[in-house]
Amino acid sequence: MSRILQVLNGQIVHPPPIWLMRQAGRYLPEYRALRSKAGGFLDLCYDPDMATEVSLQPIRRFQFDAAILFSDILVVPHALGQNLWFAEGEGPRLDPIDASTMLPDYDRQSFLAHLEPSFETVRRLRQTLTDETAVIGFCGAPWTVGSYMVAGRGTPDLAPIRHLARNNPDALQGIVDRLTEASIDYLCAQIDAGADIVQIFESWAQVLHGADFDRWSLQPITKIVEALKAHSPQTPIIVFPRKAPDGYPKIAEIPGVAGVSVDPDIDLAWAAADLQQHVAVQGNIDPDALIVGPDAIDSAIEQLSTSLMAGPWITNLGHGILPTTPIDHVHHLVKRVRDLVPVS
Ligand code: 1CP
Repeated sequence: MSRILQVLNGQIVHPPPIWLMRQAGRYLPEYRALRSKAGGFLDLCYDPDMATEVSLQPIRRFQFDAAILFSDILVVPHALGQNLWFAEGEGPRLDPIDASTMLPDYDRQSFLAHLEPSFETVRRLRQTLTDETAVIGFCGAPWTVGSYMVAGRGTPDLAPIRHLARNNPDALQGIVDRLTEASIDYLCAQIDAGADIVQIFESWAQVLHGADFDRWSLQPITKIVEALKAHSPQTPIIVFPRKAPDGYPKIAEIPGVAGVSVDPDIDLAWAAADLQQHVAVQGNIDPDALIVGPDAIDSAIEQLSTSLMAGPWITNLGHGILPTTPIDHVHHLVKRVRDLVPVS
């Protein structure tokens, strides 16, 4: 069994496994080369040859313990029929939907047919990699994906979806329910294609508190976890409720969640005491530390290992790797983690 799967099964593994969120991407010259050959970002995602190659690039360079499917959380609304494009250097764009826009009926067959290139990519990754390297499938959580569907783009203050939640909660519930159902189908198909682990990215729940967090984030994620556990009880699920401090303990207590990915703001002593007793903790190096260099990386690993090494811990960043990250710094991080000695 790969080391990351051991950790997600609650074991303490030395040295801890490591992979990085957004480990495939623009900081790698081989990615930039293939991206410009492909034409557009979505062309890369929907071509199994290229998506497999891009997923493997960081494994070849750094021998990470896991490869993540190369795709994006926004292929789900695309497969549901919403127009999606990636403007060069500007991030994702969609034709926004609002309370007056009727969602078409859910056509599971055409939804899954649209995403077939990703399932083929997962199949090829699982065939190509040895058992040492796990394959991670993923989706965005309904609130996070919905925030892009409603606004038509990334919105740091989440104003459009917050306003919809307040002015027309029934309309938003329709969108969230549809995304919950589609995400279950999407992740089950990734697992059937060979994904060993799945991660749910809830990147934009920091504006949700109390009952709002429960309704729009906790409940849909819980439904997805329950359905995945019924479908494939042995596949571990990691959830990343980025910057949702009230949310972390609730997410860690969902039965069936094996790992929680923590952002750089999370206090490590708290994570060790309150989260690690329920789940494996994944994280949480600040992506900026990886840009700053060896001293910043060493001190981040020192703090992390002191706090988390006595429990199940997967080394990762607290958010995605940044495009200006020097490759040497990633090598330094991997070496530093692999040289960690067990706590006595
Ligand atoms: O080539 C390019 O310039 C495109 C950049 C890029 C990449 C490499 C985007 C656009 N998406 C991705 C890949 C991606 N996105 C992966 C797979 C690769 C890997 O991890 O190695 C994954 C898991 C994601 C997940 C994703 N996309 C999230 C959740 C995680 C997070 O970063 O919070 C979110 C919010 C997105 C939306 C998105 N897609 C792309 C960008 C630039 C964004 C963020 C836009 C914004 O800030 O609102």
